[in-house]
Amino acid sequence: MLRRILLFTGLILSLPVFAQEIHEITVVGVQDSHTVVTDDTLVAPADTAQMLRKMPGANINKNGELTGIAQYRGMFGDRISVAVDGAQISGAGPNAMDAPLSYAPVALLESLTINRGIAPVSSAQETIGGYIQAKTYQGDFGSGQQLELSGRTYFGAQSVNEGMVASGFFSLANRNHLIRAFVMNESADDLEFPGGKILPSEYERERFDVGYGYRNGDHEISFDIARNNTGDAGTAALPMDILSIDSDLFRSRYSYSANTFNLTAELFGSDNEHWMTNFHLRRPPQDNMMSPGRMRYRQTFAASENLGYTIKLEQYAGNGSWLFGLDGHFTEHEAVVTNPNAQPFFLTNFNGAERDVLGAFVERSLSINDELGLDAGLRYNRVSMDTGAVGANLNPMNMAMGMPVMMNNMAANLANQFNSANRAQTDHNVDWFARLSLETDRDLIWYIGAARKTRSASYQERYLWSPMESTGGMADGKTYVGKIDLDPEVAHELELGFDWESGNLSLYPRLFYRDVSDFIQGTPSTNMTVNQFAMMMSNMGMGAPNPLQFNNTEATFYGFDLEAAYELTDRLTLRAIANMVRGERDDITDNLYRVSPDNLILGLDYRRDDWLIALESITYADQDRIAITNLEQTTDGYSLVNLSARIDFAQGAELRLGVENLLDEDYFDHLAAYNRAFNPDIATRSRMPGLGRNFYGRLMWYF
Ligand SMILES: [Cu+2]
Repeated sequence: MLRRILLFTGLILSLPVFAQEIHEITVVGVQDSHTVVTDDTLVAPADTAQMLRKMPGANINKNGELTGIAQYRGMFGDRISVAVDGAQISGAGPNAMDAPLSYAPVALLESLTINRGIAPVSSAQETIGGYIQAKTYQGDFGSGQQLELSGRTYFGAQSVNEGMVASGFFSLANRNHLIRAFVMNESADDLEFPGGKILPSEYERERFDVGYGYRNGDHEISFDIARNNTGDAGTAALPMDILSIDSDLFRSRYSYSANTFNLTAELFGSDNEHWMTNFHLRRPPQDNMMSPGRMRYRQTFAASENLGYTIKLEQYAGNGSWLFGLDGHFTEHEAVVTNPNAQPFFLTNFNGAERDVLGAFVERSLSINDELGLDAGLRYNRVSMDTGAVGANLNPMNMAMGMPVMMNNMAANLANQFNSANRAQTDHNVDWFARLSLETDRDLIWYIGAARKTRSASYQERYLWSPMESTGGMADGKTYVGKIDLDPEVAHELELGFDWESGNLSLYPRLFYRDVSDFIQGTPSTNMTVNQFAMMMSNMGMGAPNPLQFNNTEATFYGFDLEAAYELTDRLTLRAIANMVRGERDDITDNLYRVSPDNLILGLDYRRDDWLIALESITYADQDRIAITNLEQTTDGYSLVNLSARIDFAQGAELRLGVENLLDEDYFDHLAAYNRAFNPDIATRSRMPGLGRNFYGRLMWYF
């Protein structure tokens, strides 16, 4: 028995502990991705997006505990392509309350990978800002005829919000069949920070997955369905909180690996329904001079549908490979705002907003000689969009005169402008990339990459017709209107770096420069009706005056990121991640909104046979480079200390314990936006506080 335990422990330890890299070497390749394997990395939060904070170049725009929007090298939201098990998910929430990574809860996540720098055009359709891949637990086929049960249970708890998670993954498999199932339940109370509580920030979520895989020879096929139910979840940085997000997800994958080629086909879809309100979790609107509070109760029903496919054929050539592919992603969004206290009140936020992307690409991976490798590719995307007519009734009591009548007339005026416009739009977008890697000696590989990447406007950027905050989670407190005929953004990008692995040291620095023409950004609205409407709403206690309109502008992003590790001894490793990014407008003198401050993570890991301890410092610089256009506020720098430990105490069982913000530092996360709910401890529209000291634990049992 003891021998078996020792053998097992040995096996565990031979895996890269806190492994952060998977080398994806094709030809003479450089490390072009960074992977965090959940099993090897201690994570406290429920939201997978929070793991991005520890990945080079990446960060998170956090609008709630389950509402994390991915940021990479200064770009975020729809500019970052996120795949969950190969599926693209455009969430139901027009403010990205269900951002794509919320569909891969941490308890189900096997790994999270970011592409460092320029993403190949094959990775996804629109990759202007980067590409992130979440993989959930799938289980493995067995080796024999006999069906065998295996799996993992996972329990977690944390002190900062009394959060709890319980989950189980089960698989029944032999060499041909694999049946898998997952169940999870998690919930938390409101968060604590050194000066009080963040109201509301509680959450509850359930998840159920069932899947089947069949493998025979070189063929493999799988089908998976999942249900993701989020219940009450506070998003104090947004105008409303989550009442429900009920999603049904589907995915299927077929692959055939032959001697000379590899064929994969994927089909995915999702159906997402979402309710949010401004009264059920936060303090509801109060009576004021201009209007009774009950007339400002708002609830929104929003829904999205996704359908997509990818077909890839990889053909091996003597000195590399060719890759040919076709893909499609079709989405449709609805959103209607109502008031439970005034039935006739409604406002169509989005009505059947469609966005269909059809793509085709070719890629070449080539060894030019023993030292020189080339990856290059070309993609074409056809993006076609359209939407239905909109309307509103802002005078539910049928008053004969006064504010509601004026507001209702203005809304009708805006709706007419929108409904009489030609709303169907089609863009033809061409992307390409080329990356060269040169091995100058055994320890050093130089890397240079260039790309052109495009992104067409989102449905919000085109079709938001009345000034509102439905902006994909900008959370800048500004109201926006869209512009139907926005041109696609075009980024030209250069990247330079090297991989140096010598003795105990590994070093992966990258420099990047990205010029974006027609960058889509809110600029002050010049539409008089829009401006008057926003002013009136603001006077009544809703939204803010001086709305922005999405427009084509010019922007530049540049910076530097670094990943490094140094093995001090067999047992002691020092690791570092450093990030620097600048985002600037070129058409006017301004910075871009919500760009991560410079930051540095230093970690020290000490390993023993059956335990491991890690000490980490996270330092953020001041952020003074703020977007005046978005009324952004500066933040001061800060330093946090985290401590964590892992103990393998029995066969297949692991306990992880940790504390985040050990010194209970008082700080503000620049990317966490502003308070929009009534909070006794936080002024309205002031920065959301960073979280206080958090003790957490995680118990996993593999069987
Ligand atoms: Cu929402």
